[in-house]
Amino acid sequence: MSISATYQEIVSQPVAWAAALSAVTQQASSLTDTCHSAEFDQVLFTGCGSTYYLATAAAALFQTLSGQASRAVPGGELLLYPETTLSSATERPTLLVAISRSGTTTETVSAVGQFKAQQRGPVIVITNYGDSPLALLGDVVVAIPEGQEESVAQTRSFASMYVAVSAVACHLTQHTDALSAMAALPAVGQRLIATYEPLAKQWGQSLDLDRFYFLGSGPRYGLACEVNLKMKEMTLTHSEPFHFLEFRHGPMSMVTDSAAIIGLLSDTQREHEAAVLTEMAQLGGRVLTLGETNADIAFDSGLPESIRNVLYLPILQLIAYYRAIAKQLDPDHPTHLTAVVELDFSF
Ligand code: F1P
Repeated sequence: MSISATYQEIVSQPVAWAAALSAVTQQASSLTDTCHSAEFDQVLFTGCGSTYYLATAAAALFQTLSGQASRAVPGGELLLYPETTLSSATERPTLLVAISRSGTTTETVSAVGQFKAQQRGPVIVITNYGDSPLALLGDVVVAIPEGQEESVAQTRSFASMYVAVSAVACHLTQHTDALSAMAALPAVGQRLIATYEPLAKQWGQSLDLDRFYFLGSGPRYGLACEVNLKMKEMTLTHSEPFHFLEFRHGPMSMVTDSAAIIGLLSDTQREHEAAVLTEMAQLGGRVLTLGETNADIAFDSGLPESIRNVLYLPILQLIAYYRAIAKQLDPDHPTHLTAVVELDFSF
């Protein structure tokens, strides 16, 4: 049996992380020229599906680093309901960061075209295809062709764009030490994959688990949403993402001994996050923790918390991959899905 494209893409992704960092370095002066002077009303991140979840994670990180009001909005919502996102009460521009693996998703391309037609502000594009329609709309384009992949479900592409947007955030907010520290990420990623792939395989092959809950907060919530989507797309399993403390407000009623609760633990709020997991284990749930230290999957990176969130992705992607194989599904071709959604929009 040929080795799955998805598997190859997951285990090779640290190479694409390094390429992402190089791509941002190449655009450093353009980024500074485009964004240094303007006092923005807000910073908006947009994408669709996986890349909307990336936008969600990126907005939380950018506001954390900059103090600037930042938010994420799905491409389709920015296109259809711009008035719910863009203020008409200000003359100050909005910085829009548009994220797309393909650079051809109709909602994202159309929303950015509309944003530019209304002269709302500058656009940074982050994509794996530098010659795509979306890239042509960017004032600055960070392209990472090394993140391109055959599979429909985003893994290597997502992580490459997430590393890129994290590096852009560090650059624009002058967090130069954190940006420099990112150079260590690919080696840490390779070590994590080598160390924890057996654990991922064991969890993936545990078909007695019939539901997955991914808990993440702050800059990690968007990543919880993304790994949740991998579980859905690749394995057709009931799964949902939640902010840690939100899980007590109803969803915990779903916890049984066939429920997996996956915690993307932080350093800063570890006590409160771990308390939720302890309670869910007491209810019979099967808990798996990821974090810098004292976790089932421990990064031991020594890197600043702000720039190491990509480390949560590879092992959780591998769990979804191994579960798909155990369920005799094809992770390279998820049910009903295509790699890009292109609509016949008359806008
Ligand atoms: C986004 C997208 C997602 C979907 C899947 C494949 O495309 O189609 O909507 O969840 O992950 O990618 P893109 O705009 O990032 O190319």
